[in-house]
Amino acid sequence: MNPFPPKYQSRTSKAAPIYNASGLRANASELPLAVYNLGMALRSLPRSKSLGVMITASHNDWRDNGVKVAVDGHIPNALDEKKIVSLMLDVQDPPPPNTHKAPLTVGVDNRYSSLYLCRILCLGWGGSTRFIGLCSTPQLHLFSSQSYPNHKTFNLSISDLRSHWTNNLTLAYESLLHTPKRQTLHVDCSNGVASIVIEPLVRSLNYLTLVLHNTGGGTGGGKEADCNTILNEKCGSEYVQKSKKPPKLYDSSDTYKFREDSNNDIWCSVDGDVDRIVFYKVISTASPLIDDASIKLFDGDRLTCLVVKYLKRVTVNLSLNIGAVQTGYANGASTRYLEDVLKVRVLCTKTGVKHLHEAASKFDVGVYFEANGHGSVVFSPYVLKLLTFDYKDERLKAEVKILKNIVKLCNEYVGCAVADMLLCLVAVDEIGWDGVEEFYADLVSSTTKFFVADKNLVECNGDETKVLQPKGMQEELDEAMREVGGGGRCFVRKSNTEDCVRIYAEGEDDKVVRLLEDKVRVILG
Ligand code: 16G
Ligand code: ZN
Repeated sequence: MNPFPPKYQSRTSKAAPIYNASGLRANASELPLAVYNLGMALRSLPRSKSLGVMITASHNDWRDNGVKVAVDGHIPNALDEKKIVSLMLDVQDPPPPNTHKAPLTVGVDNRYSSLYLCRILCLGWGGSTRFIGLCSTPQLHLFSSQSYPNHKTFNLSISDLRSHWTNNLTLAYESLLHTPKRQTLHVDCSNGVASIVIEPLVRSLNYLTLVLHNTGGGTGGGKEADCNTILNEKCGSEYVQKSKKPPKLYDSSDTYKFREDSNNDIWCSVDGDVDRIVFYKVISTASPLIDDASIKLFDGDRLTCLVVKYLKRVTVNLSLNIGAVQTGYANGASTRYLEDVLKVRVLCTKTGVKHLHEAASKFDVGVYFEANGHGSVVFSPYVLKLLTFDYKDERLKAEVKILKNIVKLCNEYVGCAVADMLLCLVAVDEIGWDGVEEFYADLVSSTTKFFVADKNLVECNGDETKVLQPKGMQEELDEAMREVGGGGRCFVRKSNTEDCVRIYAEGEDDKVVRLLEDKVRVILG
């Protein structure tokens, strides 16, 4: 059965970029009008809200760009998102005046098109702005939440805001260290803003040596011909997680070699706007070729297990309801480990940080990571209240102290790769990365693209693990899973960031996965 009727397959017109759960994202050249309209749409959001925008396309190609909006620091809720979309599509003429008292907080990544699009967005907004400059998406969320004229940090200069952020993370991290001992972490900055964001921490952290690589963040990150450091190309968390290869090293002064002598070094890679992180260990290779080097990846699934295990350990006496949130992309072995070994509840949501973050707030302490490294820890108001009490019991007192520092470390609005980096280093301290490796053996999995004329023909259920439309397709997928056996699991969903449908297949070995993927391709037509 071909679920895509020919009349749809012949459609060629490309829709205008539209705002969705992942923000606005497209090739930069297609964006000016949409960005202008988005700026105007923000005028009509309630004046009581504190608004921010980040110009970035995250892990995407350097030629792309986009906008992520923050409302009171948060990713817009469904209602605000709907409003933004409808206002963008139905622009009022003349536009409504901008009557907001609070300025729009604006941040940019280092793409060549970012400043240009930022100007256009501000024209559309037509009100006062507070320009942060180069920053990460999580920083923008945090700083924009503090932009009410009556907020205690409102009068801080941008540089004070940044040092406040650095000091806060440093203090929280160092208070959490069980036995302060010096360690080294290599950080692949993906030639994005990470090098600028992390640089102050390199100086302020006393027990952690951060060695930054791919630091082309200040120089354009992929500015056509004259730039030799390319944002997100063969580097960064997306590349490392998907290819399971170490990043290409661009800096001419970078002498690091993925060789035998680098065996067991611990690395992490973040993405272009520093809201994703994956860790990995370099595996010995005698070859001088980077393409022959391999890594042991600690992806978002393993980081969820690591953080849940740590949180359970440090809050034994507080006995909190700790839970985890994953998407369909989570390796089945990690879900089993969380449920069967760590004994926590696991919720599955749609792809997109916003959905995981919302679900995580259903627990006292909710830990979420997408396999690709977006993640954070969310604390309920109940837990935050618990932390304000004075405890007589020494054990409770000690646990509350730890938890307070974890809360201080985590970005409450959107997962921050830098906060996650520090939290994971604290969490791993007792068991070591070898311990994390032993949690479980990954099932084999593959995520591939399937190009169709209209990806919107595929409609899924709430957590995107089952197809509802076209009718009959899910039955065929179920049948394929039964046929291949070997723990075969698959699902298809439309991508929010690319013009394609994504296929996920998982199973106990390569053969099962390849077979299953082939069957899915046949079903998709
Ligand atoms: C965006 C999402 C990310 C998701 C990815 C999936 C945010 C901030 N980012 O990057 O969470 O994993 O899209 O892309 O929500 P896809 O829809 O193209 O598969
Ligand atoms: Zn990102």
